[in-house]
Amino acid sequence: MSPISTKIHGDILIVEANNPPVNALGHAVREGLVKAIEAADAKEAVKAVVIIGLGQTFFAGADISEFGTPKAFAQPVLPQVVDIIENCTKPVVAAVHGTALGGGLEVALACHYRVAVPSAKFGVPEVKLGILPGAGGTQRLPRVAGVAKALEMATSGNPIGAKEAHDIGLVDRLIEGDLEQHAVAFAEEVRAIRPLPKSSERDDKLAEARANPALFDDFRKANAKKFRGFDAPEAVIKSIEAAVAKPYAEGVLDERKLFMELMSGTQAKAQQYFFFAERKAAKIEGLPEDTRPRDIRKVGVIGAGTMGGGISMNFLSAGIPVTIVETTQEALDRGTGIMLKNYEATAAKGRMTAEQVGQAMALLTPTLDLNALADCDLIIEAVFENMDVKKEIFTKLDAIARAGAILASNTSYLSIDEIAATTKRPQDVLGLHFFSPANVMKLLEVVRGAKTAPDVLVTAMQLAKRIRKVAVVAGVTYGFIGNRMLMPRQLQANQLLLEGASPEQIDRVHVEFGMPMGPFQMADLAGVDIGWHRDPNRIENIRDKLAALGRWGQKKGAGYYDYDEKRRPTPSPVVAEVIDEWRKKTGTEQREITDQEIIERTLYTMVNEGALILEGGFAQRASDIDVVWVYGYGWPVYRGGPMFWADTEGLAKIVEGLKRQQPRLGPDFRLSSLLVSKAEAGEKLTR
Ligand code: 3H9
Repeated sequence: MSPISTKIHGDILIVEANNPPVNALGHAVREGLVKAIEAADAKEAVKAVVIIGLGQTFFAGADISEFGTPKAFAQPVLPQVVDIIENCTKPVVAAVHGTALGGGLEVALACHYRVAVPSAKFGVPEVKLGILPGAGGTQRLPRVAGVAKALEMATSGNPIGAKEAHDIGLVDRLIEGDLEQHAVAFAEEVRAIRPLPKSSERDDKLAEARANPALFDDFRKANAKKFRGFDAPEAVIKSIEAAVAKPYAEGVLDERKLFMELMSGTQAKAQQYFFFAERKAAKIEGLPEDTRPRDIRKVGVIGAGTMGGGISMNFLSAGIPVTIVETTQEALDRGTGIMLKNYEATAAKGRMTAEQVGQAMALLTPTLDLNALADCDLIIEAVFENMDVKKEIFTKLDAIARAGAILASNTSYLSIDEIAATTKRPQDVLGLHFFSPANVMKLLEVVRGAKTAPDVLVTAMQLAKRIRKVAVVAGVTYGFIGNRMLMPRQLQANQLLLEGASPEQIDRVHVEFGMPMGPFQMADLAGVDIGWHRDPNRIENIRDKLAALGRWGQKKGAGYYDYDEKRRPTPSPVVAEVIDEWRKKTGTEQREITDQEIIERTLYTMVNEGALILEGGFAQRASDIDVVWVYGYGWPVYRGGPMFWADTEGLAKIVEGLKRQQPRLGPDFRLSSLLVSKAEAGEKLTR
């Protein structure tokens, strides 16, 4: 059965799309739309057309799962569909609810009119998939919404609400009440108006940009940092430039060419892979189908430090009350004070109202009494990394928490099984590893203990969605997925310093690769003193020495780099001396280190660690590892993640590089047999 059906209401033809879950514009939908429009053209009795989506939404875009398959190119392709709609001889009205995204917005733009419910959203998120709106979107959107708005929407991929869409003329009428009924009434109103308003023929909103050709370069400059490394934003800008500089018929040809170039590139493949990876991560293999989540109405957080405060804010922002516990009034006041400050900073940026700040903070109950957690449905421990302290807390919690409450630790390394064993309810215990700053970072590692109950896991995954996190399930292994993979990278980076590389070289290689910062910049930001034993007489490595010298990173104006008052780094002669001293002490011979060696020793070893994690069953799938690295550590999404990147490089090349470097990788290095066997079989980690 076709996902497109039609019905007639008076002399208005209603075209309904029914392709759950999001009415993606797959081949059958495109074919159905063309047939419906052709029928409307042919039937004398039809005076106007309304296109509407059934279910959750209007069209959420092209069908991404068709990309890379022959179906994506099966006629009619979307550029043909939108032209057929715009050239219909009867007025066509798009009736939008849910989201009109990508190809969905392109269909709406090809319609002669657009009406929408106030909750509808409009966007062109193609850039997030490494491509651009390829069905006339870069040509019609600037003509309808204006060039500046089109640039912003198409390079960010972020949607706008119906009210804004109405204000800028993208939506002709906002509809309160029944969408179909009002859309039909609207169609009745406009049925006789000629000539039909066609987006592609409009010129008025291009005039301003035509008078100011510097607009595009200014936009490039203003966003250079944001777009660094990505191919798609520049192609979007070029395509919109063509809309301004050329007639529509030529502009669409430029758009098509740029679209095809992007589509055949590695970045598009990586970003489209990542779209599905992110959604797959939410799925837990092997749980009983009828597993139901537990109800979470109230959350307890132990520790009001940086992590505890950030964690609490997630729940408060989602309207979930939090009881936060500290050991001293001073620490409690400091912690809640920082939370309020963070909220106020968000409000100052216009992302929250003062009223919302008040509402969030009103849901917070600060206390010094652990017993106040007795009525919480979920309790998260966020104190410092010390197993004995954690065990003591969990023993107490076991006595205080109500039956059925979920007990979680925010540990970044320690064994959840060992923590769970101190309670009489290990089935209710799991790890919830948030990343700092916890109110900002999207990643949540959900650590599954040997005895964690299925409904506890399902609750955690559902809760993650409620607080807008992307959750990935990890097994119990030191450092879980993310931090475990960070260890070989750090080890090799430190060793490379001794062998002749500088912090600047290593960081540069990582930044050029696309990481937000390199390992030493990260150490300076987080604090060189983190994890330090604080004994100035015990110097076991370069980091100990820097910590002993008080070079604790950015906060002290000195770490692996020197910092000026604006926190701009410069290479430090002191650090160079410390490195040199350490070289001599360890008898390490200095040599020229190539950038490629840095990649092989710091990134290939991470890939190997990821493969070991998979081999050990500590991650469900390779793509989960990629989700951890993109959302937890800023791995460039245009490279998909470390596992996808390894597949792109070729596993044989990775294994060959690791084998070559093996003599330098230290005594603990172990080559993953999974990696080797996949390389030998010509297979991929991500399949
Ligand atoms: C495009 O349009 C190109 C054109 O310019 C040019 C062409 C020539 N296709 O996210 P959810 C699946 S590019 C296929 O969990 P939500 C998704 O995988 C496209 N499948 O729901 C998931 O499947 P499963 C531009 C899709 O309510 C299920 O639907 N458009 C597509 O949190 C539910 O998704 C976009 O980039 C799709 N287009 O959010 C929009 N979209 O259940 C991408 C979703 O098996 N989509 N699925 O895991 C979204 O942003 C969100 O899905 C949306 C709903 C906001 C719509």
